[in-house]
Amino acid sequence: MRKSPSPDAPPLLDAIVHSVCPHDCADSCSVLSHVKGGRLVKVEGDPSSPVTQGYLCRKFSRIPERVYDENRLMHPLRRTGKKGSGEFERISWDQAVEAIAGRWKDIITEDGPNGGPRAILPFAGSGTEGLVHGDFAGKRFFNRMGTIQLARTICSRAGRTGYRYTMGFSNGCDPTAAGAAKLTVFWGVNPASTNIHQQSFLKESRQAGGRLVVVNPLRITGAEAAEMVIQPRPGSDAALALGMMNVIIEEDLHDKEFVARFTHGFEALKERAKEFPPSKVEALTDIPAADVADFARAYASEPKTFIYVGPGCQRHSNGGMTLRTITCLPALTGAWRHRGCGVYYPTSTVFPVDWHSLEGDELRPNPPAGYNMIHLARMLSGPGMSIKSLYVYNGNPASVLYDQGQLRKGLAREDLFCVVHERVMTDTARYADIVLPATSQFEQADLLFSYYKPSLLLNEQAIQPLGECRSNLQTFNLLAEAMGFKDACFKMDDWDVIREILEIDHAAINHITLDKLKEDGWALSKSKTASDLCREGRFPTPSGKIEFYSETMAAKGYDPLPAYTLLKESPETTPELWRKYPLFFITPSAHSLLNANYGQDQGFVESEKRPTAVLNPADAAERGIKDGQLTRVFNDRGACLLWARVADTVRPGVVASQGQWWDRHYPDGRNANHTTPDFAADMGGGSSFNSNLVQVEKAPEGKSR
Ligand SMILES: Nc1nc2c(c(=O)[nH]1)N[C@H]1C(S)=C(S)[C@@H](COP(=O)(O)OP(=O)(O)OC[C@H]3O[C@@H](n4cnc5c(=O)[nH]c(N)nc54)[C@H](O)[C@@H]3O)O[C@H]1N2
Ligand SMILES: Nc1nc2c(c(=O)[nH]1)N[C@H]1C(S)=C(S)[C@@H](COP(=O)(O)OP(=O)(O)OC[C@H]3O[C@@H](n4cnc5c(=O)[nH]c(N)nc54)[C@H](O)[C@@H]3O)O[C@H]1N2
Ligand code: SF4
Ligand SMILES: [Mo]
Repeated sequence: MRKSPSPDAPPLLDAIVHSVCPHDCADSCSVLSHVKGGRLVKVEGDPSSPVTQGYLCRKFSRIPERVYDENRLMHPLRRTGKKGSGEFERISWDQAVEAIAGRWKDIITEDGPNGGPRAILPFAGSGTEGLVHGDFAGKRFFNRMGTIQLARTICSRAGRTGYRYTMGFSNGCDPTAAGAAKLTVFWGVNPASTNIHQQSFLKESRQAGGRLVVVNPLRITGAEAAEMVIQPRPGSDAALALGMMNVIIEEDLHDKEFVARFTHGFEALKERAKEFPPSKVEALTDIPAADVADFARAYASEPKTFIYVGPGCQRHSNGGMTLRTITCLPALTGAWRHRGCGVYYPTSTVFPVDWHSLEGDELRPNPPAGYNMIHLARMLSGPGMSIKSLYVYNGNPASVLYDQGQLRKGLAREDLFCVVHERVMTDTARYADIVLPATSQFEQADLLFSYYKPSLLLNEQAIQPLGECRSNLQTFNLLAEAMGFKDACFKMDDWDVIREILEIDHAAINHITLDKLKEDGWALSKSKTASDLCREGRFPTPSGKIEFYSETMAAKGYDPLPAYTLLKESPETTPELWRKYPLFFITPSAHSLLNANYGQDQGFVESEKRPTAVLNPADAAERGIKDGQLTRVFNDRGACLLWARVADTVRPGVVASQGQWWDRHYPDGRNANHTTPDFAADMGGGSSFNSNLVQVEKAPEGKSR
């Protein structure tokens, strides 16, 4: 591998450098990027990485084409047409920065030093998982400005909060050691699409005789090999888990020694589990009572079990309690004591840093205040709101957020000064007053932390920025200068920030040096898992044990025991709504797309074909809908048109549309998020995309393209 003489030196014209896939995908692949004549020509998975094992998924392996995609934004733009029309003129960076800083200074003059900054709203999604360009660059800048802070909740926050109530931390299980499991449960997760390297650990387990159970209303790829496929009613997973606990305890299948040594509140749990005999669970989940009991027995007959719960499973109004409850299962059987066993749930908070100090909380000129990103629509156009400017980077809210009807009204406000920093002209960028061109991962250096196999990964700059593209850090530094901020942190470049992060004093990462990262590209952290804590004899909960009963939850007004809470929209909670909208609409990930990234990429869109609604044959027949027909999926929040795919892969009563697409891919330009609800989940302010009742009908004539 040819190396640059120093990290700060410009990239070499011919080299192979360490990169890291920036996507919000558990694998965080280590990549070898081949550069020839200053051009990125090929990427390959790093064979030395224990996760990547030399291969990348198809979403990323074609990345060189996308880096040089003719649709990449190459210079700043200023809006000339109506908001949303996508009509712009080219301007220089100087003009763009002057326009942005000028408007922001005016807002601060108009509304004062406290209210002014709070009329300016940042929005960032998970465009890059880099610590430099994803996390710190923007947060420092907006803290210095004194804007409202963004709480990034959309993806996995509810489940993480619930998991923590049981375990005290969220890094319980090493999924890359799950090859040792004798029973794997893919519980509301779709690894063949969303975390492909897990498949190799599943293979390892199966080659040694391990079994697989899939729990998902949708039959995922790979389910055909499973010993059991359980298709519960959406949002009823906690009832299923409690039914399993009922059988495990009634039949005396629990590990008494583990329960006595490592858990708190077993007697109370026993009483709770009595409330969930399999016959009752059948009524709540639609899973036959015998299957609930069989699943429980299979699970408890084996100490080495690995449950993988995906973030998709907890995007429900009861998602926090669902994870809180599922994480209790391995504490009954003692699975937590075995490496690679217990529950894995992707969680981005295992990186051991003092986020507040790195994010520059101390730079604030005013007291902190926060907003939940899922409520962007309310912030922009809700009653009593006074947001005057929106700055979007690393995100595409016009595709991925719910309550699109309301959000689009906010984005279309002529008096909202909107800036979008992007690689391509997304649906959100079309609403901007100023669009700034962003670099790709290959045009910047960064340090990433994997929330799958806890490790630090180095992304070296492979090529020079294309056109006039600038990274998030460069852009915030420019804006800081224009705003008159003199703080030293706004003079830092990528490598300064990387070095600052590596200086963090923490046992998990103290052994990792920049030299080591430059040599190998990645280095494992020493984060502890539940099996380590079993050896040490203490969990980071108030009782020091895994908590079946949680005083902390009781103090916060939650049920202190694992519980099944009804969804906000369901036949029981909203019977009238249910009569009008008797189908659960879930919107999980698509195989070839990565959230709404690459909506401009024809090849990708073609491989996914078009946005569909998968309907069970019984539900389709009831509505006279045939495979391939255009359907209208609707509720009181809004509607979208989707092509029907009639298949028994989805259970009756559920409609599934995979992937977040761009407006242009829908026949009437409206995406599925026009129907999704904007209420927060029960914990952590998480999202509830999948707690969504709808009706489906044949689309009115003349609607198809
Ligand atoms: N190919 C691809 N990979 C991705 C992404 C992508 O868009 N495409 N997105 C990335 C991101 S940001 C994330 S957060 C992860 C998400 O990773 P996953 O969690 O694997 O993704 P999803 O497909 O959203 O949801 C997983 C499954 O949950 C199921 N599900 C929905 N509701 C319920 C329920 O109530 N109970 C049960 N048991 N199952 C339910 C869905 O049918 C779906 O199969 O993937 C990452 N990787
Ligand atoms: N209905 C429904 N909606 C969902 C979900 C669902 O399951 N159902 N899943 C949700 C989930 S899990 C997530 S995580 C969110 C994802 O929400 P987002 O993160 O907002 O969505 P992405 O499509 O990943 O958009 C990221 C954007 O960042 C840009 N980008 C990439 N790198 C950079 C960079 O270095 N600088 C700048 N300035 N921009 C960059 C990309 O071009 C891309 O357009 O979507 C959510 N939306
Ligand atoms: S999207 Fe995920 S699996 Fe694919 S290359 Fe990136 S990190 Fe690896
Ligand atoms: Mo996500």
